[in-house]
Amino acid sequence: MKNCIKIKQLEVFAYHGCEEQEKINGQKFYIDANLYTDISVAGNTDDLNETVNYAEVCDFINKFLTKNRFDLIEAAAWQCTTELLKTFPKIREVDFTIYKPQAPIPLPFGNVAISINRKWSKAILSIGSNMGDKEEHLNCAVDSLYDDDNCRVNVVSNYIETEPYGPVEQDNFLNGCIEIETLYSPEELLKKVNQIEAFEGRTREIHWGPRTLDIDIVFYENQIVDLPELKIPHVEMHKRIFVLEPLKQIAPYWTHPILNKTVTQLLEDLSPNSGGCSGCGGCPKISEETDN
Ligand code: PH2
Ligand code: MG
Ligand code: MG
Repeated sequence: MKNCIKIKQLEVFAYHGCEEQEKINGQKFYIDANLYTDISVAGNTDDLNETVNYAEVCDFINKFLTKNRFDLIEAAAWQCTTELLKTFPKIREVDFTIYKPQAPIPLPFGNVAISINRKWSKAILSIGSNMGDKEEHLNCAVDSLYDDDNCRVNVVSNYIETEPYGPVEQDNFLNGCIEIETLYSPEELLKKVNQIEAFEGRTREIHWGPRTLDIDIVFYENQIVDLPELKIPHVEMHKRIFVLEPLKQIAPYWTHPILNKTVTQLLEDLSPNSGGCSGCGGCPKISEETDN
């Protein structure tokens, strides 16, 4: 079992519900929460500052659920955990259940509840620019993520100058990789990075053509996402030295969930004497698969 702090049956009197009477009279809600955090330091030092104070968490949940009024306990649970994860940085992940035993159900029932799990998910982004002030565009990508309270920037690689890969003749790129933690889902993260690209003046005239700023989601935890507009892992990442080289600096052991190889191994596979694609730009193995 993973180490966690457990809160059981915290009672909160609040006003959530779709019906008028529920908003007027209020009712009791009960909360169970598992707070995943590193217990070992506090375990060794016996120091409250090294852990999450459960009394503060209970107070936070009570205040959040009483000062806000939601129609749905889904929204109450979702938004309460979002704020909880932002407010208590030591909590990496939370299981949260909100019970509504006096819900207006005209039948005998024991209880009704919503249970959710939320966490800071690790993701890798690849950034690239080959127009204008390239370094400035990459820095803007990093800063925009810093400024978003649904994201935390863990590490940024060095930026490296790379020759254009692919069929279009164009200026050299500046490329880098970023490791973030985020409360966004993969689709929400895609929307966010598209907004940042648009803000930096990115247009999409030529497929694979010059760009002020390109931000691609390379990995999202070890998830595989196969949607028309979003493929994770990025379908081309294992063929691209300009992704793998900066990525090796910050996440050498991250393992590709389909190819089951680490970033270091994928980069080795691309070296000229391994027989793989060298990412030189003239390589016939380059496919024109989905690339956003
Ligand atoms: N991005 C592309 C196509 N080719 N080549 C380099 N060196 N760097 C890039 O970021 C890059 C590319 C499409 O996203
Ligand atoms: Mg790209
Ligand atoms: Mg892209």
